[in-house]
Amino acid sequence: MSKKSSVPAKGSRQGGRAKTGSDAGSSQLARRAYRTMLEARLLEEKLAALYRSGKIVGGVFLGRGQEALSVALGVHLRRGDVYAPLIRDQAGRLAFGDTILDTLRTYLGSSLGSMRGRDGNIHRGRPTEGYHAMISHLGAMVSTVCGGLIAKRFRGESGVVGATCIGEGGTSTGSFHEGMNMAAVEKLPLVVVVANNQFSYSTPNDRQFACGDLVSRAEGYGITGRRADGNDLIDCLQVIGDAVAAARSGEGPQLVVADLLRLVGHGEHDDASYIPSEMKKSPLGRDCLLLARDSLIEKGWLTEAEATEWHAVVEKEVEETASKVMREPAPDPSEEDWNAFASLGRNFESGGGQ
Ligand SMILES: Cc1ncc(C[n+]2csc(CCOP(=O)(O)OP(=O)(O)O)c2C)c(N)n1
Ligand SMILES: [Mg+2]
Repeated sequence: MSKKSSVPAKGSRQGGRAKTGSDAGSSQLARRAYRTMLEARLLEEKLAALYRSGKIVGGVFLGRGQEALSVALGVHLRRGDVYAPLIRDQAGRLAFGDTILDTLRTYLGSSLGSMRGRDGNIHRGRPTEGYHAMISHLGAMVSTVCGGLIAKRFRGESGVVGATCIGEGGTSTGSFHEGMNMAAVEKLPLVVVVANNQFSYSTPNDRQFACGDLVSRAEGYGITGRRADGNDLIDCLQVIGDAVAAARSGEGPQLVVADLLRLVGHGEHDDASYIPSEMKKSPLGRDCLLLARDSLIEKGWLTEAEATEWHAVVEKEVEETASKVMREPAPDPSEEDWNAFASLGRNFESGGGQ
């Protein structure tokens, strides 16, 4: 858990509210965000089941417990923005325009997916649409987003934002610092969201960094730092909405740090037994999906009946899509052209495919 900050972060949540302020806007945005969190959760539960039954080759890394933070970034981005999600960002990916169909096609190695069955799990993207395929080396996505933003600047595009998520462990890498520093010097419209889930695989925070609070790093870079409650969807929407709006309007890079806990292992091969049970039982270990549901119902933005219906509808969609994808063809090595990028730049709405 973050220690108390000794250095006040530059900027604050008081500075510039996002367009989530009005009740109508907030309820619509929150409903969309909750629905997307639900899709991510049920899709990932299916991915875990497919992995356990040997249908998925390679690793499966899930974002259970981190969906509120992840989705809050995805819903604030627009077509034309740059987005580089990391391993726990299924919710953000779906909010940005990725689909359940393309996710399943990638994990199951269907040749009809955006990666044409040539890469598994989270390394999928559509570079021509600003959706960067993940590089495993932690911190590297900060630089690729900076590159995308510099390219847009050269082309004279304005009003765009580039965003990425990273774990707190990834902030200890050289790439992270290089990317953040470059963004700060160039005053790029970059939003970096740090999901502080207290562990980098099994390494706890006190073996990762010695600073009191990761938000204080913003001061060192000369950029704005903000804090969000990673288990509270409404707070995540507000804080990240503010950060995206500030970056979009020319206020330079924004760092958002949120505390939370992943409610699964590092990957499905890991039982997370190194996470102390007191931490799991603490407020950090609460389930953001259930909290979001209760909070929306309490505000009158969602009814219990709707929540139950959405669950059934999404569960059916995931099941039917998985069955369909499992009947699709795998890539044929003799017909591959071996281009570096698998994306053919097709629209998300087309549902992927060739
Ligand atoms: C530079 C680098 N070092 C090590 C790894 C292997 N690795 C992948 S994920 C991970 C843990 C990352 O922890 P954190 O950044 O806190 O994200 P979390 O998994 O907790 O979401 C490690 C060590 C890597 N991908 N890149
Ligand atoms: Mg971590």
